[in-house]
Amino acid sequence: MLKPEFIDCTATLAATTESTQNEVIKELTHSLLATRASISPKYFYNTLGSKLFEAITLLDEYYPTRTEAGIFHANYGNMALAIVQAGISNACLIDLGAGNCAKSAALIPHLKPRQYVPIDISVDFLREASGNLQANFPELNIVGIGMDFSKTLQLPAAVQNHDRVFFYPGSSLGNFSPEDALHFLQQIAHPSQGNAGGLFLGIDLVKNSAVLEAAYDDAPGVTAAFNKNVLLNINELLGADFDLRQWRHVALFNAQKSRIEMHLQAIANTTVRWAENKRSFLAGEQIHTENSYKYTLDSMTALLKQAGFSQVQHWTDTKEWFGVFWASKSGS
Ligand code: AVI
Repeated sequence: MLKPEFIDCTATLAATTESTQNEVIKELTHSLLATRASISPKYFYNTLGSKLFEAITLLDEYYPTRTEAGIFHANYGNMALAIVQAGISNACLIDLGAGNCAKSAALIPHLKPRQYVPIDISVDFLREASGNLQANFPELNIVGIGMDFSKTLQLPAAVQNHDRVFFYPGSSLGNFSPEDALHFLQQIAHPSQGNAGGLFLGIDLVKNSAVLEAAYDDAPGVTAAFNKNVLLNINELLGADFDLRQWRHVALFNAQKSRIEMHLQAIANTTVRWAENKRSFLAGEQIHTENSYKYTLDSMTALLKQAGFSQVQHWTDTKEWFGVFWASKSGS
């Protein structure tokens, strides 16, 4: 059995922990003191937040995870064929935000990649997951990478530089603004990622706003807890004194911008203090915590082409609630 290689690109970050902490404090202070207060969604994912997100994916109301899984299940053969048609024979499967590698574990027997590169910012979690995966695929060359790929997609030399097949499921691209999404896709389509290659992308689609809003405001209140937990994380990071009982969860579909917006709304007038700062909120005032953009099959096809992919195809479910795209740089 081969041993997975592991490259930790977050190690340099750890060496600068103090300056990183200062950056975080500066960024959060700035966004909380802005006229329209906001908190970046990256602060959702502390330990409790990651567990709450896992719980969200199991909710009846949160259809994206199971709908995407159904599309994959029905189309593994078509996905393998798409790769062959793009002229890719020795694929290097690059799993962006691999987590526990479960989605790829199901894909690997069909795509038969030569190399598998799971990337995630949670280094310890990924290290364990790649070890487990190696046990299931003893002959597969696995190179795990600990990295925040939202900042840069420059991959270490150990990653094969041809036939790169990126895998970005879960509609995570929807949490980027359309401009940032384009920039991110351009990096994947860029010739520096190799001449041939492509991307499998899972993205949530525009639909009836009641269905969308229920997915982000479920009856058991799991998404509300996920949203409010960001305040606990901020209390820890800034030494702030947010009182969670003063805030309520709001999720609505902004049709004009084609996005679900999540906010935290002050129930009564309240003042929050941290370090030498304070911010007063009037009853009803909101902190914007997340955008989740929804695309149409046409708008995502256009975005992928604009990013530099020459061939784009997709698979969807019978209700057309979710899309899985294959975008390639060459081939038929
Ligand atoms: C991670 N991301 C794709 C989720 C979404 O649907 O935008 C995050 C989420 N926020 C609330 N529920 C799920």
